[in-house]
Amino acid sequence: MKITDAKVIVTCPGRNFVTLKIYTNKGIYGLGDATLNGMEKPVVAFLENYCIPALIGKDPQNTEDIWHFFYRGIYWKRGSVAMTAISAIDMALWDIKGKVLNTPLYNLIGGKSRDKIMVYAHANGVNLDDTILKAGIEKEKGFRAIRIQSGVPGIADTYGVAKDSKFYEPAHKGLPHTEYWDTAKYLNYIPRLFEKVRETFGSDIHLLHDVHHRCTPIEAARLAKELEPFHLFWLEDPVSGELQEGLRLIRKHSTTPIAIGEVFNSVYDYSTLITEQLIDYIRMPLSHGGGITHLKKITDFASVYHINTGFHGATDLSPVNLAASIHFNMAINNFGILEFMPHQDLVHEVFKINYKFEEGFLKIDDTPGIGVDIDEEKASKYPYTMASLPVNRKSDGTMFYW
Ligand code: KDG
Ligand code: MG
Repeated sequence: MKITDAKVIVTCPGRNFVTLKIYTNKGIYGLGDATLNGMEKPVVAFLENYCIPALIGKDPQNTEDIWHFFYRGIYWKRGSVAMTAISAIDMALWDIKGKVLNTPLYNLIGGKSRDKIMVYAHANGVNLDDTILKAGIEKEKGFRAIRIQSGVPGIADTYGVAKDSKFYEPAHKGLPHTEYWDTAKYLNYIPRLFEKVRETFGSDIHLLHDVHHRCTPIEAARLAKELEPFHLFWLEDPVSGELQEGLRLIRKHSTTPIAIGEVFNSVYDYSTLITEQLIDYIRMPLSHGGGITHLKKITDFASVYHINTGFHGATDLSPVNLAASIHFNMAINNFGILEFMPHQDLVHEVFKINYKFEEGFLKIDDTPGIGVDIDEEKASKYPYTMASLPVNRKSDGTMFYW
């Protein structure tokens, strides 16, 4: 079997998505998600100028060798752009593998360990009362786990919280805009918020919170410690994970579970965190972390240390990635939870999906491969629109971490 061609489809049904489509001489094609929010075009350029020409003629069934060709074989390793491209290639090849063998992806990576995937919703409120209201709405929809984010008193823009209270979309049209941040105000407010949320909804619902890397290690340790009475499912990205050792400080002070890694792209971003058991959940998604081939190795490695998955699943990852993530998490033993923010209806005009939400869980059908298809005619109706994630400054103007 041979790869005969591949192309990159860029579409913007409400937001940008990049999809890699790989063709074979057997008339079978595979799809991979190559979307990197705000950096779509560099991934497209790498795929078109380097990866696709190198793929032509290769046997698509050799997923392991092709993965190493693009990872080990390339002198300039890693980085989000290259790893997103590699992820899309790997995902498309596993899609082809499933179609060739006429079986859903989960059967190729261990079969079913469960029938449905617990997912968490987002409740993003402009203030405390609005956040309680939003959490109530998600609970009514049947979610068993809810991520709680709120505008912070005294901070003009809180990342991920839309001022008009519409759907979540952190990327804004054009170049990056600036948001301003005040950690002291944030740290004073968040424990009060969770106290109120627990008081309102009781202990029978999983609560999560995303710090978006905005604390130093000692600030994060304080937050994790003060949130302990509210028994979070996890505290996400409490610090910038570049300094893996920073997570030691949090562990020393608190039993609040920690999730990290939606911006990671290699096992080497995780090695200290896993072997020293400094975290509890792997956030790195299939579409940025090297695809199924790499994540299977990382999650098996994490499993030895009793660390579970909690893959990134925001709406800037496409339905192809979401379906692949459901298959993947159906199969592995150490599944924890999956993030689920439903895409807008327009997205489902372009992508034909094979999963559905039911009472707090996602279920997927038995279509061979990943099971999602793209309607290219519809995709062509929505051209790429430049949009960027914001940058973050402290209130005195100092550039700050994400
Ligand atoms: O593109 C960036 C978003 O995907 C990210 O900000 C979402 O932090 C996020 C999350 O946990 O879903
Ligand atoms: Mg996050």
